Amino acid sequence: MRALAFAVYGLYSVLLLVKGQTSTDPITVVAKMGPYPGSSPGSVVAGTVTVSATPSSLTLLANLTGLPPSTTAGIHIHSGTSCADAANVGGHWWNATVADPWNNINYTSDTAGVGLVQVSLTAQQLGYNPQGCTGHCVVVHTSTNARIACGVLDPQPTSAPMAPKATASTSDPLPVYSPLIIIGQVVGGICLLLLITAIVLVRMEESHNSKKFEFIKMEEFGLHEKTTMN
Ligand SMILES: [Cu+2]
Repeated sequence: MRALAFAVYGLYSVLLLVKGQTSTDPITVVAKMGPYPGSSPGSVVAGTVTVSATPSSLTLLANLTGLPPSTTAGIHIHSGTSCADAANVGGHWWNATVADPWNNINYTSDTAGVGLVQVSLTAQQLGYNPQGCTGHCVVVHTSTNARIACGVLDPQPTSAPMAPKATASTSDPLPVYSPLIIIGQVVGGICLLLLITAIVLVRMEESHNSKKFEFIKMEEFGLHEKTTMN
């Protein structure tokens, strides 16, 4: 009976491990880029920056227009969480215990000011869980390092204000359950029930055995009483 209990517990542990591994699914956050707060009205940078992140790495994909033509300059995630005020955008988003990974991250625009860039950074390079980038600002620079565009990495694209869908998804994103997670949870729940049943049965068996032992002892004692009376 004990062996069964341990087997069930072992199976349950394995399932929990499998469930844990599925939580490494990438998250996707999108920043709709606009003028940097307080920048000159000449800034016309537009487009989106999409970041896909797992606990081990992130990939940043920028699709921008209105950039300074034929330019190579910086594009980074910054520590701030709002583009409303230049004072709150902050510096690069990374853990200062490691070297700044953003210093060499650039876009290159064509003669029309269009730039496409895709870069990847690891958790080791950032010193953070890359999924923590959610809610932070993305900043686009000029070749002289001036800031010309800003956007916040939101869990939902802020573009396309399509009425019914947009209102239904303005709050936090709904949790996404993969079939594997659901199966894992159901099987895990059944295993937990089996485990509890096994423990209860073992306890009942033990208590039954001890009662049997007491009964035998009492019988012996009764016999002994009879013999001493005689
Ligand atoms: Cu920057």
